[in-house]
Amino acid sequence: MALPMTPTITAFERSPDRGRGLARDMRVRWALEEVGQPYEVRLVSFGAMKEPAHRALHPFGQIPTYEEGDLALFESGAIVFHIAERHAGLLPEDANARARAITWLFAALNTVEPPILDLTIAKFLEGDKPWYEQRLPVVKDRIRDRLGELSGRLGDADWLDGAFSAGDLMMVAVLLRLKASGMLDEYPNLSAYVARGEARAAYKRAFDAQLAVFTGKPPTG
Ligand code: GTB
Repeated sequence: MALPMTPTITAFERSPDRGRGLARDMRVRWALEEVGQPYEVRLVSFGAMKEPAHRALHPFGQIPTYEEGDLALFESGAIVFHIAERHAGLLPEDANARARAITWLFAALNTVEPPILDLTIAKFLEGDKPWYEQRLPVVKDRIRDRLGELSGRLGDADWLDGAFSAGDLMMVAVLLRLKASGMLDEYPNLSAYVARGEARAAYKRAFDAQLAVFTGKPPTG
């Protein structure tokens, strides 16, 4: 069921990832595509993000944001959760299964994403520090701890708890950040899990839409 009012999200005017789909508007786009909710995108520059008008929507001056009528949200996790709550398709009907899917959404953001973010921070902001080379393997091993545990839990299942859910969407979105590092390949069931996420039609539509912002050409699909 589409919302009566078309939501508007914000995304980078010029994403530093050059259209690789790693910025956090991607997970929101993906959720909206999964549930079939049309949306609009307002592109913001780094400068505009820090202006009062944007900060009124996002106190930390970042993307993504989500506006729908008189509701304004920030935080990609809260936005994906809101979309999943308001539409069928991303959370199971059964109350316990729903609670477990929400648990995976939180686990993706609170347990798996932090060590992955540490690696990004180390690479982009700490590369010139004298201790960088020593710290890097420590940071990577913390990620491996989490990947090993996640891999053990996933086993040979397609998704983390039954059918694809908002929990899987968020977990795949978080793991995608590791693709270029090669670390995912150390866990074949996790790279297959991520590939299953990327193969979803809704993921592809979302990816093409964010790529089109970078290339300036309309999505092909
Ligand atoms: N916890 C918030 C959420 O989940 O929504 C974090 C939001 C956030 O970090 N937003 C980033 C942002 O607006 C964009 S996604 N940054 C601008 C700023 O803080 O001034 C983070 C991001 C940026 C770049 C890449 N990349 O180039 O690969 C990937 C992800």
